[in-house]
Amino acid sequence: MENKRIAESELIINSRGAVYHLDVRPEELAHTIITVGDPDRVPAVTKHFDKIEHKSQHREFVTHTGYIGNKRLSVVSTGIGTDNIDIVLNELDALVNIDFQTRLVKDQLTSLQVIRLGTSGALQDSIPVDSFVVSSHGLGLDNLMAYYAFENTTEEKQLLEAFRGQVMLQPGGANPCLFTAGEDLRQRFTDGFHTGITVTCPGFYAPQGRMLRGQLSNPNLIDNLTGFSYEGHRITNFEMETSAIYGMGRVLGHQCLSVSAIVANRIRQEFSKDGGAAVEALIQKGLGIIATL
Ligand code: R1P
Ligand code: URA
Repeated sequence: MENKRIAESELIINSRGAVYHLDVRPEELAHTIITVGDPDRVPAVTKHFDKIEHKSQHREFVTHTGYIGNKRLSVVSTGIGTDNIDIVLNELDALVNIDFQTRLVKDQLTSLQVIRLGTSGALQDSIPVDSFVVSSHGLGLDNLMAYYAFENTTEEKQLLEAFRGQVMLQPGGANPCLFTAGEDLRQRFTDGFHTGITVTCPGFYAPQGRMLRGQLSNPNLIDNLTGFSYEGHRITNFEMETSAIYGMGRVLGHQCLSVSAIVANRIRQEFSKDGGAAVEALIQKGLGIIATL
């Protein structure tokens, strides 16, 4: 593809020389990045750092960059949902792979490590609240990835075909997409983690089978997802970002992993007595691994 200068309307750089939504400059970003949904979770992660060299905030996007020992890390909050992941992953990629002076894609591309430390609801009785899940795959029921061209692997195509055959989605609903975790990262997160397919939803209530008032268009969603099985793969949990992180990682060439603290169990109908403690435990366990990547 021709390396054309990217116009001011497409890659927006502010007066500080920083990318539009994140308000981060290229030199302010590490190449190993932890994403969290909640902006308040950024300082909850970086309080464990030995040194913080950069802090910025614009809208819901808080960024801290610093060190644990010699390992340079950035922590970025994404807010909620796959629409925000579209913004965050494109801007993180631009910060390393586009020259902000010439507005040209660099000759040498950088592959980032992106690790989500989030919260989630379990879809299996055997995955209790306060436990941790690593997403082997992200299965999107939103429509973000329909806007991008990408290739699925043979295994991903088989899993998607099995999903379409077993899980009845509401008429006019999403065209599901599925992407695999970064294998090198996943292999580092094994001891003390459940592993399975994570379903990413375009909402917290009806899109995750929750109804406070009103009626669900698809009352069988949870049962269908819990019962899904294909060659040893099962669906472990629901949340709102993973498939988009994995999908954008595929499109842009980054290594991605999503790890969740289970705060709700939808089968047992339980919620964590102390979700904050579960997230803190995930942060400590996650940082122990991430600092050695
Ligand atoms: C919903 O409460 C939010 O929590 C989960 C979902 O993915 C969604 O963003 O993750 P975070 O706790 O990381 O935000
Ligand atoms: N986040 C979600 O998206 N769903 C849950 O049930 C819990 C956390």
